[in-house]
Amino acid sequence: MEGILITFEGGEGAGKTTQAELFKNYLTEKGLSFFATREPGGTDFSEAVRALTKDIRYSNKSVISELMLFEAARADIVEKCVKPALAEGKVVIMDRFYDSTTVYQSFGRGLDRGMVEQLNMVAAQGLVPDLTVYLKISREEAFSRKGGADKNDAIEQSGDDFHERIRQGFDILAKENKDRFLVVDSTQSIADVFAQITSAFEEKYKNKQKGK
Ligand code: Z5A
Repeated sequence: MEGILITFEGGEGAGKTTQAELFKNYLTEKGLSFFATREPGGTDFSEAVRALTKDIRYSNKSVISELMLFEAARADIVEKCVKPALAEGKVVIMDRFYDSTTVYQSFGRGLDRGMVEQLNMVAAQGLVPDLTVYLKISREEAFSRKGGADKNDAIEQSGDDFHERIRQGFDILAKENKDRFLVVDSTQSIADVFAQITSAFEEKYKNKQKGK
């Protein structure tokens, strides 16, 4: 069986990393082999690009440059790790994927959506997630968890209007892609959020085994 791709999406502090970590433990307990990564990141090159995207010294870089950085990081991890892991039948867990690019660089920064989505497909080599977990939370609530925006992070410092467009952008993508999006109210307890994720995964996994 071809592997299964599950992505975690949402604004900052929504709980993506927390849930992705729990999900890894769950897969280990179930005896399913997996590959997990974050985006941008996961290879030496993509981690170096990640540092560039966050570096406050370059916060005035052009928006197209920012887009290209995310796509460059993606192209590397997809080619070297994600595609091979899926071909080996593994579960692939991604803490952010191209829905973040559509939302942050198009809805957030204002780049043409068609152009962004075309580049997403090039960098992702046409992959489409089987399941996208969208952890939904207000910016205020997320910041109260995290203790505010990181002063040294170029994207976190992009302002309230930008982050409101991010929230709206994820809502729009969720409505447009109901077949793969699971929207979870991330103000619930960590355990309650996790239970909804594993239930959706088990359903997807069963269908994949049946070849659906
Ligand atoms: N970006 C982009 O612009 N374009 C792209 O194409 C891609 C990314 C791929 C990556 O940042 C940045 O790059 C991101 C988008 C942009 N920028 N922003 N802004 P990142 O990966 O460093 O940061 P993040 O994705 O925003 O993640 P985060 O801040 O690490 O948040 P998180 O992973 O969603 O949350 P967490 O670390 O799991 O949880 C935050 C805290 O809340 C922590 O203390 C938890 O213990 C707590 N928590 C989690 N869940 C709960 C619940 N349910 N209840 C109570 N407390 C909880």
